[in-house]
Amino acid sequence: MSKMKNTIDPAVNYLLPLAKKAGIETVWDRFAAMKPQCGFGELGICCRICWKGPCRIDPFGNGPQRGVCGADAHTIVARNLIRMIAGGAAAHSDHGRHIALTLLEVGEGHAPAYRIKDEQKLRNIAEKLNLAPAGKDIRQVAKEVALASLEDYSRQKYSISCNWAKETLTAERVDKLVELGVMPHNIDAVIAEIMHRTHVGCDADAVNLLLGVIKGALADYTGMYLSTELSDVLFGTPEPVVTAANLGVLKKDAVNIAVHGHNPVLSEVICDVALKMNEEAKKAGAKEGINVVGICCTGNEVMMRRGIPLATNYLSQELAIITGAVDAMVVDVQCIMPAITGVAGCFHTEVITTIATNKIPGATHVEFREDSAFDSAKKIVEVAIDAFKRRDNRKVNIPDYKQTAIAGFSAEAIMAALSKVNAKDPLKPLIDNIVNGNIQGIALFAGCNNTQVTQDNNFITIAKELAKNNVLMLATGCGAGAFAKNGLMTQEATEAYAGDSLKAVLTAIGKSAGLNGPLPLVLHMGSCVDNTRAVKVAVAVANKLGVDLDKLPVVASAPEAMAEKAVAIATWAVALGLPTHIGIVPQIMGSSVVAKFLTEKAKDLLGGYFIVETDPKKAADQLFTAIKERRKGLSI
Ligand code: BF8
Repeated sequence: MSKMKNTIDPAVNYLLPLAKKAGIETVWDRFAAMKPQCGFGELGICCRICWKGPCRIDPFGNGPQRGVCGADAHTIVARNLIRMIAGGAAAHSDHGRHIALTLLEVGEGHAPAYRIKDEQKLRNIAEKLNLAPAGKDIRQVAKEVALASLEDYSRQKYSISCNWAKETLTAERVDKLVELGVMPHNIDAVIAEIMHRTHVGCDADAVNLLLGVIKGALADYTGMYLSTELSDVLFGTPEPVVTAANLGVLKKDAVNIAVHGHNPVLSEVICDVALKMNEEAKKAGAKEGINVVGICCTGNEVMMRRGIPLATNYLSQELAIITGAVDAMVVDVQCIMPAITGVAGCFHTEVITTIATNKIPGATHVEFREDSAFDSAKKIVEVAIDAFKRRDNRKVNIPDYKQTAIAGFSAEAIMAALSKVNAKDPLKPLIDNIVNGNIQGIALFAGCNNTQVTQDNNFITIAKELAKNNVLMLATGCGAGAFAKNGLMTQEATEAYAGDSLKAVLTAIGKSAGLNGPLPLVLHMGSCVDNTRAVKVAVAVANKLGVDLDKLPVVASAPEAMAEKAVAIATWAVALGLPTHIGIVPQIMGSSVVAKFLTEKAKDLLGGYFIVETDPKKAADQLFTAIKERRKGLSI
């Protein structure tokens, strides 16, 4: 049997042999050393919730079928899953809380490093949240929007749904979710409820837990939605921007600062300060000044809004350091491998942690605070310039690989492009082309990289297949990173891979929007937290057609999913009615009840359901089949 390739990323393939030669361990080495991985864990039938355990269920039926407390495989699998959802929802919504609190500070005049960059969007949000913004001072509107958002973390009445959930979905979907008892009233309370109901001796009913899984995922949706929208208010709503991706964006003659993690509250200020400190970098010998690059979702955030190039996505974060050219890797929260400080120890690179609750042994900690954001950012940039002075140029190996990438397709940017085709009715050209079959459907790619599969390969393979079948594609998170690094966010990719009718539509819209050619093959919609941008477009289409989301020819795919956040996103996509593909075998297969619920019963309850398929070509077929089924349902 041939060994699975680690990656299709040429920059990573260039660097891995160098890492091996230098004796530097990477994620792929640790993955190989971890094999064979625990079969009980893979099936989700290991329980570590109390100290009578750990308990594990024998999947072959010969050994124990219940844990010491009596929990069976279904209870254990459902409990493990719902705790993953709680982890994902906590991560996204804590990020959202941070943004909402920053907006509140701006409204109250306490955060000089920030301002309201998109006033119109703020007013639109205030309208949506029924806050009657007309005639009010913009700072007052900011305060009211922030408080209405924070209410989604504090409301105690179970009967009132979260503002950001009920105001952003179709009315029919809201009714369905309320009827099922899965609409969140308070994000934090739902997360606490999950931790409570999974404490030893609580909820043992797998189906009841699965309804809790849906509710937890919708709490995740709520936190994500407000996070994206309020980030746009503070940092600007993305518009198409041409930039570049892959490790070739690092510069030999610059102080390279890689911003990594998720929260733009930090990275935005670092970008501002870096611009101001260019001269200091030059004085230190960096002819090209400061070069800020992005990694993971922070990378997507600054790429979308500022055209900052993306160095790499999740699985290859260590490789950025192995180029020997990264002077500082500045991290905030989520998806930061603790291994990076070990790799950095082989070079001059400073890993700088910035958040009190996210520290890594071996890193330098520079506490970041919104009220003194400029000072913290300045200190961070100074540390980077200092590190540059210690850089050993003999160790520098920047792979000569980078691709052009067009990013910045927020829902508003897509509407703006469509309005160039039809100013009065921007959705009409999109809907007409879906109805006449020029666009067969829409696929949203989300989620991570995962060592279980060849890095980026599932994304690229599925996208090329769907492109042939004239499916319009959107991407976020490390999926967007995969497409950007591999050249699928270009006009050339549209020419090369899109089916004829899709190509014609993308060309017509692109030309009307002044792009002098087609839109890129895959539209970059932002970071992982920005998946709700796609929901915004889908809800607008559904409302215009007068149908619910589960009738639309829209599918989702997380072909290399890894994180708890990805599990939560995929689950809310199902809750919203979308057929949702996962390209990794999820850790739930030890329970037929859980597996059947998520892949079959969910369809009856919600319209959406999970498709589990590890072969990317077969996955593309199944996604296209789901699209065709939806088209048939609409008689188009
Ligand atoms: O939030 S896609 S590996 S970086 S979890 Fe993480 Fe997955 Fe990347 Fe962004 Ni999302």
